[in-house]
Amino acid sequence: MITLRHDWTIQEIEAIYTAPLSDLVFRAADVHRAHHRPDEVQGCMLLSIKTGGCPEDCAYCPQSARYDTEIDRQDLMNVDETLAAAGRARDQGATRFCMGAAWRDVPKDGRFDRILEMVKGVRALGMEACCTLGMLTQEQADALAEAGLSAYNHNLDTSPEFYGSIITTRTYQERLDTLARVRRAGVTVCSGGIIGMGEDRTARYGLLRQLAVLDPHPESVPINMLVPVEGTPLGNRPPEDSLELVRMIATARILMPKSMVRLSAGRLALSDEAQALCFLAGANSVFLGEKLLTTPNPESDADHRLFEKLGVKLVGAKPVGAEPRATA
Ligand code: SAM
Ligand code: DTB
Ligand code: SF4
Repeated sequence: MITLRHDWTIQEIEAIYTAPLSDLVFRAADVHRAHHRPDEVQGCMLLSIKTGGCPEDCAYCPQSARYDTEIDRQDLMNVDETLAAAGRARDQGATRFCMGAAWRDVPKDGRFDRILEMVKGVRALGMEACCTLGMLTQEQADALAEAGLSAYNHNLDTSPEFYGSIITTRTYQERLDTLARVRRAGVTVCSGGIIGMGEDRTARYGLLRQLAVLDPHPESVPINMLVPVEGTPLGNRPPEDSLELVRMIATARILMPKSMVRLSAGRLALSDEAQALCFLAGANSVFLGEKLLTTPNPESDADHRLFEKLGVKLVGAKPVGAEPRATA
């Protein structure tokens, strides 16, 4: 049995990340099989419930009001429309519905009550409900927990050292504080980051260390590959090497054995073979559906063909605290 560690050093992480690829993937697959079924992948679906016009300056983000991007701004959706979309997501095999809002932090007005209704409605449909709404106060985190929220997504994005070159309008510590409030409220934590923003490997080790020293580890760790969007400061970034994504996923799997590791944004830029390597390296969750928040994602037919070819089943999330199921 592998014991969970929360004291990984940068040197240890570097040694894991830079091992020969076959050794790294073999080790990650071994850890993966000890804690999860290797033939199962969780499907999550995203909906942007409030789009664009965000005051933050995250250099990757098409929803920042500071950049000239082709985004149709949209105020907070109503509860009925949102729940209709959640029902369609369920019909397409999603077991987790994640609602995203382009906010710096959650407004303290009737819009928050609307969010609480959405969370209750998604749970009533029998799905896990996840939100990503920006920074939260403790009172808001507690109210979301009370409404039945399953998970809260708030990414650290990169290392503390590289963070300042990507975002200047809020601090790394503010992000950590929101994660701590979510944890205190009893909601599971979804936190990860992005590769391909011009960071070096050291920044990736730094991000992985920040996530892995959290105790408990985030239950879910989304690894995004930058989707360059025209008009954003990172709109002209060259595509990241997909094998770096494989290394990132494998290292996350080894450091955080029990967490769901989500192959998130960037799948459209990957071949079937690259995605297969990501699953072999321990990714066990993806976003389904033809759109992420504002950018495209693989078509459902293509995804179903891929899962069929790989012999992977789309399944529900593991109940929190569940014991790993033994593999044959
Ligand atoms: N405003 C909230 C926040 O920042 O926490 C929630 C929505 S925000 C769009 C959620 C996450 O999406 C970001 O933390 C970032 O990791 C990811 N993201 C945004 N734009 C992206 C892009 N162009 N490529 C890859 N990931 C992106
Ligand atoms: C996460 O880590 N990735 C998702 C989800 N959490 C909210 C968002 C990806 C967004 C990609 C850019 C877009 O579609 O706007
Ligand atoms: Fe706003 Fe979130 Fe985009 Fe940053 S990532 S600009 S906080 S919507």
